[in-house]
Amino acid sequence: MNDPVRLTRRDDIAVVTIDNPPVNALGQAVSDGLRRAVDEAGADTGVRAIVVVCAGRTFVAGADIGELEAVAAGKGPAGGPDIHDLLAAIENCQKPVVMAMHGTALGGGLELAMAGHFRIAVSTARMGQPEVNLGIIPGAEGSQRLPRLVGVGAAIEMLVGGQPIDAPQALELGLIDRVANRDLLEEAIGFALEMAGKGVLPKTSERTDKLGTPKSNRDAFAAGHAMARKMRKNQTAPLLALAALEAATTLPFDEGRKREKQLVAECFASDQARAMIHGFFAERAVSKIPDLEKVTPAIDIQMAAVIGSGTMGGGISMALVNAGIPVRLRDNSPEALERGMATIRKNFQRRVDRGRMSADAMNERLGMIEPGTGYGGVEGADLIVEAVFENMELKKQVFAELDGVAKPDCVLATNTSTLDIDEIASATKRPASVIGLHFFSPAHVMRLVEIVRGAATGKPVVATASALVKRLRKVGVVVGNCHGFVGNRMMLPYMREAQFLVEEGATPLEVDTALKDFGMAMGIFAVDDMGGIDLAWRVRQESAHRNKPGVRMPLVLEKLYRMKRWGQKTGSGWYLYQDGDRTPIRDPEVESLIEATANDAGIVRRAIADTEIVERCIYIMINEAARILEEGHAARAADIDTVYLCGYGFPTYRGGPLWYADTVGIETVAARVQEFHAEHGELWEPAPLLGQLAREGKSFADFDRDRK
Ligand code: 3H9
Repeated sequence: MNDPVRLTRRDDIAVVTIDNPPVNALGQAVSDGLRRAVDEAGADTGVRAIVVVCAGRTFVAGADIGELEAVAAGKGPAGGPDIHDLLAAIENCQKPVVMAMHGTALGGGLELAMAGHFRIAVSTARMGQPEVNLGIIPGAEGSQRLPRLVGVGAAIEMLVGGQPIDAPQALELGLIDRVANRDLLEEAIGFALEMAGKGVLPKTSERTDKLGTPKSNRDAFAAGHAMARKMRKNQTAPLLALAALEAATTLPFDEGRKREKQLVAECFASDQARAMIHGFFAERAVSKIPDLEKVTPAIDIQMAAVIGSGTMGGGISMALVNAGIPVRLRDNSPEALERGMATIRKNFQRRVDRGRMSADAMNERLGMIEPGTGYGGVEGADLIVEAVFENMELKKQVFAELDGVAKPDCVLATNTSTLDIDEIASATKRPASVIGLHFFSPAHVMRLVEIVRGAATGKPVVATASALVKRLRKVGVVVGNCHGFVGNRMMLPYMREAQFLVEEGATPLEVDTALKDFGMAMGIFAVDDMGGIDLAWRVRQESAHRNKPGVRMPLVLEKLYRMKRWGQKTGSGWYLYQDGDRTPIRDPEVESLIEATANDAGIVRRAIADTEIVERCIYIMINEAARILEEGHAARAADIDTVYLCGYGFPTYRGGPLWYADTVGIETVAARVQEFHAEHGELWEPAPLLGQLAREGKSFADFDRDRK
């Protein structure tokens, strides 16, 4: 194996290069190599200063998360890898150490950089302490060094928010000393030469000028706690990060760093860190599609067409041009097209108004969308995404027409959320080119895309779709062609169970509150109101033929539909809404309607505990997910977790529904499913895989490992 750290000389400057693809993670081998290089350069009388730089696409993007995963699983030192000696050796080096950054200096990477005496970065570099996204806090003195460099308020934002900042911002805050405008290495060497022999070297650990006092920091910490409550509800890491920062402001550096270690150990001992690290790797595993050899060629998408300029078509067009892909947007109604373009303009303008995009960038992107009626111009597209109304006959007609105009190797994608891809593909003479790309609304914002593989979909088409979704900076999960695919297939029983719960005695608000306390981003009834009761009702009508006679059906949805209580859009649904406000308000009228409906149907009403609400809503999804897995409509349990983490607001700190099932224990979940089956009948029929795993004492994680 190549040494991941190289020591070379440029005259009297030592250049230490970290070369550990793909992201120069700071694993054991890198920290050992760095220590050797720094010691050697420090002892070399011919060396006047040291530059630390990285090969490849980025500066150190953090500790090796694979190593952290082992620690979280109890296999490693409780406080995680300890690089204190390395950082102390760098800081105590008698020669200036200049850290030269490009790409992303994150977590342990930024902690390494802060131990250097000086920092220079290219203008596009980004720096941050994103550890909270993994359920942990900085473990290599970041909580102690960062506030010393940028001040307490900025450090709180970076540690609790977990978002990186860019180089100009870092310069302004004092995190870096210079921005490199031409050549990073050359400028870093120049900087090192300038600083060599200049006397006392600045040590971050010795600074106290930005630490403030408990009194002056009071508001900043209060804001930090408010931020943690709002952005990271129920998560422990942000609170522990605040405690570590507080230690930085009240304890000497050495004691502060020891306190940080204790707090990191607390994080690693929690289920949250394991769940969030699982989420990190699960999200990256989805592009490794089991039967797709690495060599499967993907088509380079240079131009796309989108058919249908409604909400989905518009959002998909925005996502495509955001990734630099020109779009021909087509709609057969000139009025709809005009409305669609106006919405796209409005959405881009909102980003400009919020300072997230320049007016020039907006104009450039708008210029990349060529609206039109008819299919003229579509023949040049490498990809066509159909986003017309959710109706099989209409979709088949569109695909038959596209078959006549699209070029031979064009990928024909449908944005259907439930319809059968094979039936849509049957309208063409090239079913191998047809695939589902199920975007979520708003498509230019939501990260999840279900890549739906039909029976005939060709491997290069799957590879192309997967590469495209990555290019859109979204997460593409390959799923099978079953009703509702993965996400909505699990959502349907979830919604149904929630409706049974209100018929049996809970209120919509009680159900939603229990689910939100569990960590769901939104309550299920609020979701239903947002999506539209009319839509939910239509989906139910379309799948009515799947319902077995005699099996219990929820009773209230249809009544709301007939009362035109269609959710947010009509100002009332399961809840009431005030003009221009999306906050759900409890509605006694709906509660009476539910009660009367239940009484008429002879349903015995009772008080229902939050535990039962959560178990019934979440376990019914887990049971359905087990069925999806055993049918092969998802390749891995982790893929299903990714769908729910990226597209359905499942709490990241629970790792997704199946990781959560593992945390609870499959035996416990399976036993509850059995009980609910006995109590509520057929809809709770246990998935065979769930029973099998429980009998074998295995978890969903074991299932994934066995399949590898
Ligand atoms: C930390 O530092 C704790 C310290 O305080 C404690 C110190 C003691 N380790 O995302 P991509 C892999 S916590 C191991 O597709 P991009 C990733 O799995 C860490 N592997 O690329 C993938 O592998 P594969 C704080 C890592 O260009 C490949 O690299 N740092 C790590 O879209 C490409 O990843 C973070 O949380 C890692 N640290 O985005 C940063 N990072 O190809 C986490 C990536 O086999 N990383 N990999 O699937 C990121 O945010 C993004 O990867 C990054 C690049 C922005 C760097």
